[in-house]
Amino acid sequence: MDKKKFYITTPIYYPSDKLHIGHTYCTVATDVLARYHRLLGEDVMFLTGTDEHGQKIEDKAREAGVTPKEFVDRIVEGPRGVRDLWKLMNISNDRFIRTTDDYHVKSIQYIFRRLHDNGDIYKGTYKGKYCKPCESFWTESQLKDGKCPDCGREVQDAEEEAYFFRLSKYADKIRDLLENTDFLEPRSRVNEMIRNFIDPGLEDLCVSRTSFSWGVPVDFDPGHVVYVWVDALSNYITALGYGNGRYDDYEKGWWPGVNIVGKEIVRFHSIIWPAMLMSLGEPVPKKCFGHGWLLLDGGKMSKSKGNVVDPYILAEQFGVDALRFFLMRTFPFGSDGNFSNELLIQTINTDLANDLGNLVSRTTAMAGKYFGGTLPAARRYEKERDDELVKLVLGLRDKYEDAMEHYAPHKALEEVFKVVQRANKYIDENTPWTLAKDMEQNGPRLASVLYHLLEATRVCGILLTPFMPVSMDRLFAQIGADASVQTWLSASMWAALPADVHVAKGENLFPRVDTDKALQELEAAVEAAKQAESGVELEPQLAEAVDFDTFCKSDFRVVKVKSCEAVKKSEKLLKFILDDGTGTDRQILSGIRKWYEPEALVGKTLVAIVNLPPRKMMGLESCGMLISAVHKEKGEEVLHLLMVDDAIPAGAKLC
Ligand code: ME8
Repeated sequence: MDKKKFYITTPIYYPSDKLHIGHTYCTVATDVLARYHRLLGEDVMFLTGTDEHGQKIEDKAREAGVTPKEFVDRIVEGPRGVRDLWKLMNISNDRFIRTTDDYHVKSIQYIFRRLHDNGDIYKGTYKGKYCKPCESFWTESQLKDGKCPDCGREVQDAEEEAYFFRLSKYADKIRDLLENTDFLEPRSRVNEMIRNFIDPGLEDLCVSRTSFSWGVPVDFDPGHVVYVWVDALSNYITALGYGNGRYDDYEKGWWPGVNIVGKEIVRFHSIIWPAMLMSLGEPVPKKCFGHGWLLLDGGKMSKSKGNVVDPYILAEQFGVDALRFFLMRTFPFGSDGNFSNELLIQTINTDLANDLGNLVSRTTAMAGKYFGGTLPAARRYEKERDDELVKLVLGLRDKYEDAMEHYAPHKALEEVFKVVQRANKYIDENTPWTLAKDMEQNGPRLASVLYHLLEATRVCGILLTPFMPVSMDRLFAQIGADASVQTWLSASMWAALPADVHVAKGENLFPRVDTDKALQELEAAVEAAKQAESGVELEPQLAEAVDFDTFCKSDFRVVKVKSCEAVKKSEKLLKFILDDGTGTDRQILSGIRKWYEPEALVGKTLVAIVNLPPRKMMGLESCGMLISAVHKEKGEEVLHLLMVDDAIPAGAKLC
């Protein structure tokens, strides 16, 4: 019989900066769920990846003086990049998609065309607000105090020719999906979506842009690139081969899957994504689970706020499994949680070193000391002393399963640790060291006590495997549990270990952490990482070679600044009126306000490329681009407009 298929995904990460502990939280949780389903014996496909298009990446690459692809390549594939982080964190993804992968790009063009051909995408003019960091469009009424409702930052006016997706057409179906099925969890997110988006009325969604080029081009209208969220959301099916020939897993029944996402992107996953799928005539996801945020000092971590926690530093200091465990044990998965180093150390010391570590080391040490490591077959079971522990162990798998099926890994761990704590208490109740004083009389009882402890440890070990795979392998080796007694089935069985089990005390699984020392070391590691980062600048890269004819097509001209002023409501833009020698004024907008006072530039002789297609910024047309030189000083970007001899007349061609 074919195994049951289970397809689970993380969001694809935006590689504008290195990933932090919040991203790690989301991926570890999804990994734990994927491993749990493998433990159940299901055929699991686990997808993660990176979402690499959009204006933010284009801008960041320009600032760094590299191409957008070079920029994302470094963060995704480079040292301590996204791939390295998932390897370090022992993430067991089966597939990794990058939205710049050719097969994905091809699928996006196919999907866009299909949505267009079936009448759900039409052309119009977009006027609204755009939050650049979030890559999100908002209507005026959705803003919070005039700012982005997700991140609280300034939004920009946006107006351009654009394609729209008929999201409004799907409003009733989406309401039904949210209200009458358990598609979206936790339930509180359903209420948020209905109140904030469905009740006020769904508006059609702008799904293409013309003012930047780093995206998937609309193949039937090349000035447009596909809106980054349409591009990104589709990854869940393009990675299975939808619309491309790279894979054929879509047809093989892997879809629909489970989308695990953070709460701020639930809107995209529970409204826009199902509507797109409905329009394509494809099934909606089985589940969308919106987890909470890890907060630092009560606020969301973000690189721009400078309050991110580096998962590399934590994993190197405390161990990967301890970090994975902490993330899942401490924060209820659907809610926000406050991260702190102190909490991390406390969790390691209490649960792992004291409770689980001690249980394993005491049990294996006693088996070694009293029986040379191999338990004798003669046993004395004492019902009134043993039954409670046995019952608890035998009931554990069901409780754990119930929690995991409800996307509550924290609850599953709570149940496991009830058993770990009960087992430690059982040691104190049965005082093996007293029994050992009279081995002739009490040897069989002592063997029975130790066997009970080993069995309790084994079952807990199985259920902890998705959370701490490497440490549980070591635990199984110490308690003499071979692969046949590490299975899901055997987690509901008592006495699966052989009667004459051989135990081998090994190294402490989870050493106790000295809080003060660890905090000092962490501080030093964070400082060292900062120093290293400020010293590292992106190596200057020479651009891809272009042939001479292509180069000659660029029309560089000397221009004279007739007037220059700041563009209203823009923090970056200056508006130039230029004499380009043609007798007609040329208007160019340039994002250089940070470096120049507009008045100081009037009368200057500059260089511009004049044959770029006009583009609109903040509702104003810009015809060309001024040429500048950019470099970095102490990690800060510095820009110089290229100024040439005033004796050169306007319109002179550079060649
Ligand atoms: O949203 N705590 O990418 P992203 C918990 N590219 N989770 C956090 C977090 C925190 N402090 N910070 C971030 C994107 N996350 C899009 C996804 S999917 C088609 C496209 C989570 O790199 C966040 O909630 O900004 C999101 O689920 C994930 O990290 C990726 O965030």
